[in-house]
Amino acid sequence: MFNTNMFTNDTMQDHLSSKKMITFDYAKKIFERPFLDLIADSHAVHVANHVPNEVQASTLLSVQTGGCCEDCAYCAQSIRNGTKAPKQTITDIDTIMHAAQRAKDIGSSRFCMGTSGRTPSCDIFKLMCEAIKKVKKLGLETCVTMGMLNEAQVIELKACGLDFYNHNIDTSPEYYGNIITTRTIDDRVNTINLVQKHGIKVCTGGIIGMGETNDDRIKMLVLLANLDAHPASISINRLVKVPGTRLEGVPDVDPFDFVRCIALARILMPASVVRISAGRESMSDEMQALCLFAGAGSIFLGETLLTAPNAEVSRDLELMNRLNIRLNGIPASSKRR
Ligand code: DTB
Repeated sequence: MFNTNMFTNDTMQDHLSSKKMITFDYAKKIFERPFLDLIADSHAVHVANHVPNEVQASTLLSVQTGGCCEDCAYCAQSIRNGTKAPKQTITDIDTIMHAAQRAKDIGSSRFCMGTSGRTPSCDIFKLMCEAIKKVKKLGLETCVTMGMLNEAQVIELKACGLDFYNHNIDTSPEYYGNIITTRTIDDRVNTINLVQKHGIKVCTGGIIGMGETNDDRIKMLVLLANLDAHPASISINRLVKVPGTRLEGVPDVDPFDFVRCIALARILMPASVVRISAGRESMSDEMQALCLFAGAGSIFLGETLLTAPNAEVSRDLELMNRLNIRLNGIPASSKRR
């Protein structure tokens, strides 16, 4: 039997200060607790470490889409998958700034820009640096995801004022090779370490529902909890089954197992902000409310993610309103649409 105090911040700080590693067995015991006890405790950890009834909203823009040589089994943008995502690149700063202004207007506090590919090209890197500086001047936080980076690139992004770098580990180390063969999970962790070393906050996480087991999901969260520092932002995606990929027909995740993942992330990394990312469009309002109760504190706001549709902005604002949840500190009802 676990007791709530065991998951409070103080205990977790002890873990951190003594650099005690979270073990798989410890995490699995938490994950497998009776569902209601688990979410009651994860909620307690959430309200002890975050402003209750408050959700952070970010908006995504795909600056470079498609044409990617990596072989990630889930992805619409890999040329190796039989998908229909168009290959297109935004090359002008005005289009990016227009999208950033729109993100601000709908109530987002962070603008996230993504580029497809293993690493950024010189052209795209230059454009993203300019975009980071300009988007910050609009008063928004910035996040970019551009694949693997070298140290010089990380230093340049830091100098531009980048707030967050997104780099997902996707799944457990054991399952990784079933999903991606063109890079290793260690490559991912190396870039994450580099980003953290230079004082850029990390946004990282993975995808639930790619045919992995609950043990894989637990192992992925344990890896994140054992990074040099807990990621500031944890992205938990539910697989969007993209037609043409080999994960198109994979069985659905048990919704309660998905909520358990949110709860475990919340308990293992109490100060991190957990985002319900892709896959929210097909979740019921009740499922989303359960995720928020279990400790999610962030969503993507806006009609599209990178290539996949997201929940409608009007639906999100209405949901937050019905739940009396403030988006970025502002009551949802007062936002412009
Ligand atoms: C993350 O974990 N989710 C975002 C972000 N990181 C970059 C991306 C979601 C993309 C969903 C699939 C698509 O739009 O193609």
